Amino acid sequence: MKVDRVTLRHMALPLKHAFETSASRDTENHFIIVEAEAGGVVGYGEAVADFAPLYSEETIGTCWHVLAEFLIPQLFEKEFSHPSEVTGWHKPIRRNKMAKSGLEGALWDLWCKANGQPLARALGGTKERIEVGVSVGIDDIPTTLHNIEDFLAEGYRRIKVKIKPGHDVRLISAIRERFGDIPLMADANSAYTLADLALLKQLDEFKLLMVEQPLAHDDIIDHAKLQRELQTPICLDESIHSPEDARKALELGSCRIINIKVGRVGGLQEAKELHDLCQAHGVPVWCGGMLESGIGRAHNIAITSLPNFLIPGDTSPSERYWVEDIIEPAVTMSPDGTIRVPDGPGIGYEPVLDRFPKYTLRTETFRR
Ligand code: OSB
Ligand code: MG
Repeated sequence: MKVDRVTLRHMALPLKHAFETSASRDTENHFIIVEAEAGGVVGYGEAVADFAPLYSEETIGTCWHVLAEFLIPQLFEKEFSHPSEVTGWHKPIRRNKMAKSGLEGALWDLWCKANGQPLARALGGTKERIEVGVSVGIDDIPTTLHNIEDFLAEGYRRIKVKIKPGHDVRLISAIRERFGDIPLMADANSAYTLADLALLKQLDEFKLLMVEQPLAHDDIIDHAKLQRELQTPICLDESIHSPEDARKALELGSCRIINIKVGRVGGLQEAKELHDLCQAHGVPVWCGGMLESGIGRAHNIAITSLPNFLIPGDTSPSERYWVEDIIEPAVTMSPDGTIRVPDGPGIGYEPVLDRFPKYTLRTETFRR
């Protein structure tokens, strides 16, 4: 395939409810939609960087720069017979994983549509439905308990709460007291250090499924020290950018579970390789989220259909985030807490182009 045209759109969708972590607070979500066309067929991807470099160093601005100046010009010199080849082109360009992933995702969708294949199947997915969890942002304890009650009633199969110093043991204890033995985990987004060891050890009492990224965003050494001291499994998010990172973390014993975000690891091909590596080591994975629009969400659903995604992920339905999503149909969850993997070609959802303009802040089209 030869891509003739790429259009980038910087979009911002207002969130129904503000989302707060130990690192940031968002009332709208920014992302770049990548549209790639070849021979009249169009595919879509999403670069999941935030507006500010608070989760990772990538931003809307860095993604736009790297796509416009490097990744798209490179694409216009290439042809591919399968989207798994794209990772190889991207290798010489260092990091910038979310920019790469946005483009690579669009090429997978494009290729799948041209070949009449559902993305999930093209990736080797085996599930017909995926299990859904929810990531609950930071709020006061009574509000958080109230929200969890609603989420459990809606059918979510796993609750994740965000923690930070001063908002941890009391919160978890209150949740256990109120809701008993529900599948519960906590995500610290790097808010602690080894100096907090005694406090982190107190979490063991609550039998969490895992604690996600307690220590620095770029660390695997201290996490290994911490994991030796904790009964609770550590799950890494921010620290893992590639299958190689995962291999090293597993060798060191830095975690027992890995959160795979397609954007953080550079695309679907690397996400699949990371999945396969973890499967070979008997390490379960789950799919993380970046508050994606329906387009990125559809990619997440497809990758989650692979068999070693053994734990409910953060891919909640559209209505958890948006008054109006930019795809049709919206992503919906059944009362049993699952989402059906679509079986139409490509990502299996249609972008609603006439909703795009009101959420678009900047557009640029590139041609071969
Ligand atoms: O750490 O997993 C995270 C959202 C933005 C940035 C980082 C994270 C998150 C979430 C929300 O936890 C996941 C989602 O619902 O998309
Ligand atoms: Mg996380």
